[in-house]
Amino acid sequence: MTDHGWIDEHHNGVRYGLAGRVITEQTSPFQRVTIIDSERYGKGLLLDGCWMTAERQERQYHETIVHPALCGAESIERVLVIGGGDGGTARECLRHPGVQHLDLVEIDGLVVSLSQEHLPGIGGAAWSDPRCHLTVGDGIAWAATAADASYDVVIVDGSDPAGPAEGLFNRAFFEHCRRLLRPGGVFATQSESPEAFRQVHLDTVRLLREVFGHADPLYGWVPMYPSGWWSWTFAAVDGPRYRQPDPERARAVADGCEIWSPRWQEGAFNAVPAFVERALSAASQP
Ligand code: SPD
Repeated sequence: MTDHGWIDEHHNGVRYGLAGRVITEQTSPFQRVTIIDSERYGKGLLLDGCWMTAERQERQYHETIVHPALCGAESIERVLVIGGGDGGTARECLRHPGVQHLDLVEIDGLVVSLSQEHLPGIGGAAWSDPRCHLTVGDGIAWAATAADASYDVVIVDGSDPAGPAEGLFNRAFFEHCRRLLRPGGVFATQSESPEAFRQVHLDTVRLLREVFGHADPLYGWVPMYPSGWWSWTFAAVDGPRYRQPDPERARAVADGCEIWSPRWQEGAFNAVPAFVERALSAASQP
């Protein structure tokens, strides 16, 4: 990567790039952390050369991973966010006045410090909100040791399943996340691209259905990610409650959203590509 010109993520023989310059690139014990400035989307973050977020393209991702869960859970007093060190997911959660305590557990302190320094608008008010409790530590260990039924919502905002995020996609981790949920709770995770990460996407949805009983992918776009076509999957034990937003909670946040609304969410849950529907229904046959 040069310090000015095209900044690209390479994936399966395709480059996904922005014109811009590298502001800083540092290596933590976990990964290479790069902050860039781009003409099109402003300042942004890459981890190990993969796009994570950018100032003028983050709302699609953060509104989408948060509001179906926060509007669908029975209660939202206690929220756990694993990953999400740029602060965007915490920021959207904390727009819900019903959230009283949010644990943000990010493994890489360098992601937090560089995001706070260069991308302060992404975490926004979350960084100074007294309800937000940041721990720099391993989210997988946190999930394994936290008490049963200690959260209303668990959100996994990790990167792709390689390096530090690899353990965020397996059965043992998902079983702990289910154990952490109170009755009426909702789990959410980014579940990769149905095009660029087809097998990971299908395996993730299938596994979540097995572990929780109910899980549904929702489809949207993050233009700088591989293929631009992305998914988030929501899961719950007592039924697909994440599909029915509580009207009062939705009203409290919808006017401040750029992408998310109850209507958009309904369409996005229904935008299941035919090949995914076939693959998932084949998986559920005895
Ligand atoms: N391929 C990129 C997957 C990244 C998911 N996490 C993004 C972090 C935004 N808070």
